Amino acid sequence: MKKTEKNVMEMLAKYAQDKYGKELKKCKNEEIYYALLHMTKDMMADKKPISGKKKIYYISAEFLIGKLLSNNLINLGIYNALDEGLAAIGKDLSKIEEVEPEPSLGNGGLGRLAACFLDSIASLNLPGEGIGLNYHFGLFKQVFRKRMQTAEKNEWIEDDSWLTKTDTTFTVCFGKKKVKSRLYDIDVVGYNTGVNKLRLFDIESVDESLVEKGINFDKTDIKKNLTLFLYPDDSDEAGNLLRIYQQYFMVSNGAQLIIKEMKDKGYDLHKMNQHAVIQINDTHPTMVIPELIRILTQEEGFDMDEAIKLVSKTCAYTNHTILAEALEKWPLAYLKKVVPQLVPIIEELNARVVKKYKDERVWIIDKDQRVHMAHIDIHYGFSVNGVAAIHTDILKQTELNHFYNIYPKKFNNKTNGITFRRWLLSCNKELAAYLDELLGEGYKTDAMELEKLLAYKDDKKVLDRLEAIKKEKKLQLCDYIKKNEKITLNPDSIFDIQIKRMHEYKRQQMNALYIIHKYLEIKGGKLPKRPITFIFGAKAAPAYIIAQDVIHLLLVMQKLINDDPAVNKHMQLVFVENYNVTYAEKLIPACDISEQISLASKEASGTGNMKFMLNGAVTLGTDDGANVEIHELVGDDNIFIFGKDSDTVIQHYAKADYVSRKYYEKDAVIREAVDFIVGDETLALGNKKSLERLYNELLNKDWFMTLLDLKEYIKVKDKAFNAYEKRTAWKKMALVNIAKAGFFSSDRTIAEYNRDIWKLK
Ligand code: 26V
Repeated sequence: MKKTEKNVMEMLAKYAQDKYGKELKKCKNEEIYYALLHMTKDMMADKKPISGKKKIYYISAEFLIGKLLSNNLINLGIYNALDEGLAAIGKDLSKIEEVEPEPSLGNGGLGRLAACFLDSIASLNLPGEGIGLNYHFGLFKQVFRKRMQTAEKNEWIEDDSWLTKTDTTFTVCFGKKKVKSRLYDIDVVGYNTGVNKLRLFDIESVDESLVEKGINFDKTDIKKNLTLFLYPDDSDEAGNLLRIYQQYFMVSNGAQLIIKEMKDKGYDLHKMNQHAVIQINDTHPTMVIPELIRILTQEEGFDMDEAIKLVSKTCAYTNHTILAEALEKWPLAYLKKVVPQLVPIIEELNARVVKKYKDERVWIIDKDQRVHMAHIDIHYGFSVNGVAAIHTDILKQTELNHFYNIYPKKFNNKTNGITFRRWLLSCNKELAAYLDELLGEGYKTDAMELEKLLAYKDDKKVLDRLEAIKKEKKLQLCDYIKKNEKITLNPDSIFDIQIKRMHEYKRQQMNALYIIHKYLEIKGGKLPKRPITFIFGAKAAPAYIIAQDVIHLLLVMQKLINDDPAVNKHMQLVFVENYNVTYAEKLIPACDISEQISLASKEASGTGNMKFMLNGAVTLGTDDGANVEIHELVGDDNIFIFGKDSDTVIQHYAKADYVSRKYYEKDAVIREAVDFIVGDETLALGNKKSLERLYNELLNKDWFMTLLDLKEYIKVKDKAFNAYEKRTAWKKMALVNIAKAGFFSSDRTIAEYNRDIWKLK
């Protein structure tokens, strides 16, 4: 036994003894998990806090951190020692990790990005904190009933958890209503560095018993429900008001915390921007701008001009979407109800804009008395960034062009990234170990070193080994799916995976139409060269009906295909239940083909695309978001690109000349696939209303232009499946994708944020 191994195992044994009065060997996995949790928390508490003259506060309504044990052990440098030590006494660390409940404190990409960023900020040894909310229930738990999605509450907080209750409390006022907040911290340990914190605010009067059936609850009683749920359904006024309550609660606590830290450290508040920079993650935390101005003017004696200038020099804004429906515009009347104290400040900010600019499109308050949150950020922040090159260009040239003309220097791009600690070292230990052997460990801190792998492009031994690792991950996934979904998959088939939030712009429905097409081909005797397994994972917002219909169609197809012995030899379909970060960690390493098929111009970046590439999958996608940069890096030969480009799509919207029915009428293959949605086979298994609604939507509206790209999608996807048969060439493609993934390390992204925006050191 090596020294560290002996030490950590001795330490763990002591924790187990103290807590359970038993030898480690005699402990159950669950007991070992809690012993490890305590030991890890103590080790992190003993580490040096990362410090410096200036700190980044990353404010976000979502931090989709996922399970923390494995990552914390890796970053502390003790994973391998524990893994081996536990194995020596007959315990399996990966099984122990399963005991941890997943904190699903985010919807998707935006929240997961925030979590990757925290890891990279700490790993680059930069002082930084996440500021957010301690939701008692994370994103709903998805349960399929009658091949439909239903939603249940998703608990994650236990008596023993990563949260540490602090003594910090603040008072937050909603007009005359007051609530007392309490701060909880989660330590964020960097990779072989020190510790930062994720600060999650809560109220003590939350009442979990408020939850009724599913995820329904009384939305009016904010003292009981404020931090109960992540993004509750906002389809009605009470839901919207609750969201404003949550947002203000988050930013008011954040602002108070930042000002308190300034004072505690003896800094001059007038120089706040030299010690703090606030990154506003989408518009959800926008109210931090008027809130800071309110505190500075009303409680700290600043005059309005100085307060506005100072706050503007401290705040920076990231835009994560161009979808109009996702850009927040709160009715002024709602703000008056929830945060009347901010309304005069917002009106003042607007008045200054109105005075300067005649163009109503840049005003904060529009003629319908709605407050455009992004406009506050752009006028009163010093930086505006998009999250991939094409996305930032579209913001500059189209969506935010009128702002770009006013403030060209504020606009900048920061292409997203992912933390390789989680998305390679933790989720694909087999691949990481092999890369260590081949390349040394330098790539773990300088991800660009992965390019060294290119030297092995023609090395049969290396290619075969990469293939063997892929096979091993596929077998592991088959076991996991067997256990969780009760479906047996064929590990020798091609694994084609689309996992992400369910949304029409991401076009899971286009993938469904391909699957119908393939099913019909097989029924007609045209068999694929090798069996194909189509895998989906996605949650749909509870109020998003068409997205629920797409899930339903896919679950109907799953039943139809998997139960048909003539078909299931050649294709299988599994839509995994309750897709989350934990599931992603199993699916991504096992993937052959990564589906990134959004309508060009609509996916701001995507980050799943990067995770797949890093794990040796080949992308089948449109030139959208970060796919464009993946395409540039790997070249035409190592990716499958299809579909109309973003300019063409933007033109279709401008001219309003896309008519889906024309594509349907013109093409028999499209017609056959679309008609199948309401054919006898599907209606026998599915819900008529839901399937007809989806059919009508595709024929009469199809706002995200599914039929525009369907024919080319079928062609290029078939090409990809055929290419898989040229095994050596395919393995080379996988190798090139891994080798070129270094650019997408969130360490690079954070270094750029720091260089251009935060300027910490
Ligand atoms: C929000 C909403 C809210 C209600 C109506 C429909 C809707 C649709 C989309 C959104 C997206 C919110 C912002 C977001 O999550 N953006 C994602 O951010 C990721 C990290 O930058 C990026 O990779 C994804 O492309 C982008 O969609």
